[in-house]
Amino acid sequence: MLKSTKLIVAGVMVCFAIMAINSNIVLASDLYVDFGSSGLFKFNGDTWERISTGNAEGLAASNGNNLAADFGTSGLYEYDGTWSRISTGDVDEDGGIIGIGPDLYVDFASLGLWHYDGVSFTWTRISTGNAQGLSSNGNKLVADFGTSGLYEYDGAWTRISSGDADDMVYMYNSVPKTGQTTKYADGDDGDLQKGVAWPDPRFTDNGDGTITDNLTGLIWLKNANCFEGRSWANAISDANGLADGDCGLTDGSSPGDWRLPNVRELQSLVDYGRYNPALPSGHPFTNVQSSVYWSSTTTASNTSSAWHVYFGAGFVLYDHKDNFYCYVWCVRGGN
Ligand SMILES: [Ca+2]
Ligand SMILES: [Ca+2]
Ligand SMILES: [Ca+2]
Ligand SMILES: [Ca+2]
Repeated sequence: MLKSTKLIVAGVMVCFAIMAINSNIVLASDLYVDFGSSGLFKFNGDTWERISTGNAEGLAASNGNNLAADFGTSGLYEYDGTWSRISTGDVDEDGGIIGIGPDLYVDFASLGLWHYDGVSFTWTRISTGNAQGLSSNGNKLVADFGTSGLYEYDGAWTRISSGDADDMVYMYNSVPKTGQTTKYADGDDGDLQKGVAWPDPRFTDNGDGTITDNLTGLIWLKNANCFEGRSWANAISDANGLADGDCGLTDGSSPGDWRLPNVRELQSLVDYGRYNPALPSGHPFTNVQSSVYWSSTTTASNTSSAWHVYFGAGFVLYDHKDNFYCYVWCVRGGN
């Protein structure tokens, strides 16, 4: 084990120095870091644990929350608290390993590109080609086959570009924790507290009438009651018309920059450990109503209605777009 902060700092510096051949990745809420000859470490945000003395040649997230590690001629291993060797092959770092759902896709250079089924634990060669890079696109594999082009694989191959990629990255979001920390039964949410941890601080007050949610990256209007109760159509038009100079805004925004949040965006603010309002402790918003707020999402089963979030308790319901009035909480940004 590393015994002092100094050594850990030295380890980090070593890691950066040889970043080209080492990798560090986030999976679940843990960080796994290859510190070269110092070994492979797991960091849970608080403490470091050395899980191998080996010097990995590549790492990937496997099976959602397992680690896959290329230990060169020693083989390919999975770690879920204990190590198991899943192949004697040496992964080609020019391509590497990627985990998609329960499965792994592994570049074994001239031996081809292989699929490891994380449910049946079986290997299948899916291409004789030697990939230059692997990524995912949702639950599809993406492989860079150099001048042959860029291909997607979901059981069959599709060329999605004739270009030769230098690099690629897939952006994704994971499900966050609910905020509930009190346990009411074994195996309940407060007991397990599953999900991605919230950043600390959760919110940043930008000092211009806007608040950034550091969990989602969304920018919210600090004033959570700028328009009073509105019909759904008015809520949308009010949000779209919002601009610098309104509602305490000095953010330089123009009409069209702001919008009504969709139901998932709106619900992402809820802290299910709290009520009246069901918002994270210490939130910086003003004029929050422990009442209903419109989302921009229409109710598919009843399209004269739209979904709203009740911030007294956190639940989501729907009501008629014209005959029901809700508060308006504007958002900007988002993917
Ligand atoms: Ca290494
Ligand atoms: Ca290797
Ligand atoms: Ca390769
Ligand atoms: Ca390439």
